Amino acid sequence: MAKFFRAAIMGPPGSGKGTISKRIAQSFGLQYLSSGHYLRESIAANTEAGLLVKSYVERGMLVPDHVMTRLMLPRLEQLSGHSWLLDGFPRTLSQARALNNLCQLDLVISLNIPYETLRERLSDRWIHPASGRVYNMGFNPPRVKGKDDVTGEPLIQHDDDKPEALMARLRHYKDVAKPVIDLYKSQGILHSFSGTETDRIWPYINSLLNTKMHTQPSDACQSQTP
Ligand code: G5P
Ligand code: MG
Repeated sequence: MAKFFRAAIMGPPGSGKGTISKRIAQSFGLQYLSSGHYLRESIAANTEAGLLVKSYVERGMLVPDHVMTRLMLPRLEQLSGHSWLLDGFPRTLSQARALNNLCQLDLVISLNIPYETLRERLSDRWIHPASGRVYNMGFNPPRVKGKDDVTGEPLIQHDDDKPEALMARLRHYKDVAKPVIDLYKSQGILHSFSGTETDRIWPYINSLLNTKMHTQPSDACQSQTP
């Protein structure tokens, strides 16, 4: 049977999951699936699922597990013949168990970034509410200050990205992520990275993947029985 490599990246909001995932996808040719991207896509398309998830995403709250698994697992089933990397999924123990029923991960990367660093990154975050497009005034600012690049509509800053609310969200992330991290630790596939700069963390992740991808590929994912 063909062998494929399956990985996931976890970390609090603003920890660099997206930035690192893109580097991994580019360097190692993995298919990249971001839960946040699919959520924003369904919001922008005004689908039924989009309307349902919009209020959660806008408030920085977790979308219910059954909605997330319905969004993500069919996409993974379609990729049963590929190596892939998940960004932002699974986020809860229930999601991790649902994923486990579909296929066994080879590697989980967990990013530990200090609160102060996350606060600095996220307090500069502005959002286009209709589409969920995210800007950062320091690193990826909009072309016109305060306006969405695509529609020209005004950007807003969520109350959730203000310091007090951010602290609560990060605490919530820790609580929810802990059992997921423990699960992957017990399976011997968890690798944690700490630091304040993505560029300093990246060489370690790069080197880990170089080793793992050539030694521990898994069987193709099993199709779920309905
Ligand atoms: P997302 O889309 O998964 P978040 O909030 O978890 O969103 P986000 O904002 O996408 O996380 P990230 O991907 O961890 O952050 O980080 P990033 O985008 O790479 O970097 C953040 C910023 O820091 C960027 O501007 C980047 O340029 C900058 N940066 C990166 N590295 C450095 C560095 O070294 N130095 C500096 N100075 N800057 C750097 O999820 C969105 C929402 O969808 C729902 C939830 O509501 C969630 O809030 N959701 C789910 N709900 C339930 N279950 C799931 N599985 C869900 N998945 C998504
Ligand atoms: Mg992201």
